Amino acid sequence: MAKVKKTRKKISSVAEEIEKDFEQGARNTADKIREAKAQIDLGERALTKEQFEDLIDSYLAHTYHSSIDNATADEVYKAVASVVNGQLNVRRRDFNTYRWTIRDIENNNPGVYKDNFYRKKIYYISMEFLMGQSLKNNLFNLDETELVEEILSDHGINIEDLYNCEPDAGLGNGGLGRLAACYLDSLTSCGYDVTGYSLRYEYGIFKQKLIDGWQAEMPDNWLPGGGIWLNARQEDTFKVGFYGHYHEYQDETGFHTYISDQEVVEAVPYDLMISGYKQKAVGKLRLWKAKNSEGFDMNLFNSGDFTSAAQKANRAELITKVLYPADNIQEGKELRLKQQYFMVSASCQNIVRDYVRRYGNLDKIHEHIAIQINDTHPALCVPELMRIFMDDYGMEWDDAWERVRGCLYYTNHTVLSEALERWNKDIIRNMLPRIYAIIKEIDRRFRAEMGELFPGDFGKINYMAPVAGDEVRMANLSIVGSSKVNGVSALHSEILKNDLFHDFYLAYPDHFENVTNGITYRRWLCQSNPELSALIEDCIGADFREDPAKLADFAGSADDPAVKEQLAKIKRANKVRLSEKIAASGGVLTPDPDSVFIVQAKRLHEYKRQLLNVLRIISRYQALLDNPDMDVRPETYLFAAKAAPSYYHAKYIIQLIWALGKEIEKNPRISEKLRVIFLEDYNVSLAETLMPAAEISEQISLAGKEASGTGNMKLMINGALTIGTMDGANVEMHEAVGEDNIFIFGQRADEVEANIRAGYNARDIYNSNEKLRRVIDSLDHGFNGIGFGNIKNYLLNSTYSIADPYMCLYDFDDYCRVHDLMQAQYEDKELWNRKSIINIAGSARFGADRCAKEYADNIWHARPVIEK
Ligand code: 26Q
Repeated sequence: MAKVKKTRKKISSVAEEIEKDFEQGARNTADKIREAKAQIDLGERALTKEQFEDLIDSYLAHTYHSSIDNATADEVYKAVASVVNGQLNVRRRDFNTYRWTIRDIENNNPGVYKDNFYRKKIYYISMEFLMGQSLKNNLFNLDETELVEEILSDHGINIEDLYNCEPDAGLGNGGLGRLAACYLDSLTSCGYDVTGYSLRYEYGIFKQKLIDGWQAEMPDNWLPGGGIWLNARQEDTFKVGFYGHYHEYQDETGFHTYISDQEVVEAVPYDLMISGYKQKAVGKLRLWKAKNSEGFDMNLFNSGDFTSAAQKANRAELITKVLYPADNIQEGKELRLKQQYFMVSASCQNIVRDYVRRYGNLDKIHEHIAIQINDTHPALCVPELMRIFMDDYGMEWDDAWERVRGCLYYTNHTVLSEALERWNKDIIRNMLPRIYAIIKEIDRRFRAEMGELFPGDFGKINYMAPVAGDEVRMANLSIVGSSKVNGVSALHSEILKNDLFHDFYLAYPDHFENVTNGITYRRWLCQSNPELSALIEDCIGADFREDPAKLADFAGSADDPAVKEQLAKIKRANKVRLSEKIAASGGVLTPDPDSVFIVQAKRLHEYKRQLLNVLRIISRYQALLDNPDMDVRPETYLFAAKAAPSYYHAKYIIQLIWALGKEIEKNPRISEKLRVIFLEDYNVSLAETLMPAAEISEQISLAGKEASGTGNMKLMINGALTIGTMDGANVEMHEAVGEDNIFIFGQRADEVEANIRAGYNARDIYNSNEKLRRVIDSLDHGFNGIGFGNIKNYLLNSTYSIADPYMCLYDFDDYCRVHDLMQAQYEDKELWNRKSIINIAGSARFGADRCAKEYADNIWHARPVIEK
């Protein structure tokens, strides 16, 4: 009952606010709000235990002719998931009524908010949403975990066994995709009206298997178990056109275009409901599936050409077959561009159609909606919205352009030049002729505008232009076609302004923002580490679950010996839990929970410098070989990383880690002091067990290269101490906890630049550093029977660019120095646990709820639909 009242209060506060803000017609407004309140049955939706159990039973009976006592765990998982999904759909309906009413009030009463902060509809468009599992998260958010636990335990079922039946929805590669998932959760939890758009990939990120240490990729067939959360909405299908012959002509009514012989593909939506934490707002992730628009070609079939008939259907459906597994590298394949346009076109058509349905025209669309594009992958939103506004709704160029720029916002996630998207213009012209014509016109007008600002400076203008040489540059197109561009950490945003996009910064200084990334700590702390959250709750109360800023109060317990002791116990239990999971998955080497757990878990990339970590471990190994009796704290190095399938160098590094681990395993005198474990198939679920068990977090990218990092935050919030460079969000972590509570080493970003300019020579370091030379020389002979001369060559000879391009050798000594310092401090348990508490408290600023508010306040100028 208390809950119902609280929610009612939320709604009344919205009504009161509108009444306060709005000077004329306030009565009318308040009446409408009351009407909305009457229609939305907030708080009355909670199911009783009996009702919930009946629904499970009915699903099992209808779907499997079974009952909870006879069904398999997988069947019960599907039954529970389907009941939860049903509840979310009902709540979505209620929320729809509410949000529409609120929005209608605004539309009919222009100026209702004096600051023009509307209750905007937020769209988040991303080629990736790395959602992981949903059941646990949804039960947690709906506050139904205990209820379901009780029902299941009445039938002798452990809820964890059900959770394990759910495959991860791995519709993303890494940081960028997981960030999108965290933002849907936080935006909904903060009461914003948010819809995500992406693709319903039949196969998500590949499953990784190591065969003799070499990465093999297996298909991730997630739909049989994960599809239970997808609600098909065939009736909302859109058509997307490709290829064809483009024609332009002029008549007495004006300029016209049309395309003949287009290949048309249908986009069928599948909706996944997003629950907010203890919220009545329900968000939505809409995933498009590609379908052949003409159905099955009976003519071809009847004429005996069955294969061609099937091929035609397959060609369309190939678009959403599989996620591209490359991360932080541009893959210029035609199918990838097709995927991007398919997602963009279906989503933009859907957004505009919905807007016009409710508002009748497009006059104020840019005041009422905000579309965030997650990196440049959806950059075709710029020309596609222009196309829709002009070709489908008859708008003039200038009116359309004002609206397109007003709706769009772009987040940049990388400064690596190999990751910046550029497409050959012939590919675009051939596949998307009308879109290409619009891009060319955007380019022409942009060049003219810049010509006024930077007269005669053709070099600069050419550098900034969306089209140059043979290429369309998606970052330039995104900046030109949007209202704001933001970086994802303070350092990264500065680099965008001062370096990568400096000329744009000169042209549009107000365009640039920073929103430092965050994580949904409800998943990464409350759900993954319930014991630690209980301890925090004992110390500071439960408010932190809804307001991450409150976590900062936990610092007040840093000197409480009982809390520190409890913290250490929890860490140990989590280490045991991880060890058991590794053992259960058939891992030969299982970590010893009394050793220190040192974790580097992230995509495998040269700039992230897993190799630096390995070089140092080899030096530890050599020291132990020299003196096996050395008195050291046992160390366990845990690596987890997927490499892009065609990224050979990355695959060799994985093999090196694996081989080193194997060789050490064969030597029991060493392996009781040093273990190297490569955890296969890193994914969201594995991260949920790994993060709480980590004690040392390796965040050692070459300064200036990691845009932000988010794994660093997940490890920090679970009490690990960071060894890291001044890169990405590490800089802000350092600021949050202070010098003494983080272990920083290596060159700073500006030093990197200067050292490269001065002509970095890795071989000089090799020649002058005996310890390092021995490590590098050992690569020739290698480990476990595998030689790694190729990696030695990469470090010393400039085969491709320069030797050791990410400067592992340069930072090696400082890295070793700080590691030694850190590990000495590990021995002082009081000190270590104090630092751990300060880190947990310091992670308060990395909650994604903070990011949701910053995007809303500083970028979209939007208010939540339901305010707390
Ligand atoms: C592009 C074109 C063709 C095929 C693939 C791609 C592609 C796919 C994924 C390019 C880049 C990505 C992923 C980038 C990524 O994950 N970046 C990370 O984003 C995080 C969230 O902001 C940051 O924390 C990381 O620092 C950044 O590396």
